Amino acid sequence: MKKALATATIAIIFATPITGFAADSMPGMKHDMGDMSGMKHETATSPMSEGVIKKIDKTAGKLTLTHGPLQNLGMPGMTMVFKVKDAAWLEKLKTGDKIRFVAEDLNGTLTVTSYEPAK
Ligand SMILES: [Cu+2]
Repeated sequence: MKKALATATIAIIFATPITGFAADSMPGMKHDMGDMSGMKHETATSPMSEGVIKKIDKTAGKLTLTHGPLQNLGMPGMTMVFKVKDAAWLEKLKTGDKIRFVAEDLNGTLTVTSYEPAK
């Protein structure tokens, strides 16, 4: 996270003279960079949370994730099992992968309904 913050700061410093309206643009810049590097910024516009894959169960169509806070579910960060909406996703994922994902409560089953790779 420290590295990401430093990168964001450098980007802001770099961008300021170009844009020329520093006072207005700075919070926006910070926000965008925060979304890109994940986790730190919880915003209404970005419901995705960060997770690290701990275990994959292709047979059951489930994975174990250590995840950050899930705003839409009112859940703090923890390690837990999720079902995935599309079991084919599990073919592309592997233990140790970092993802950004959205989890929803589908009829009482916490399910990863979308994801993207995170760095
Ligand atoms: Cu959880």
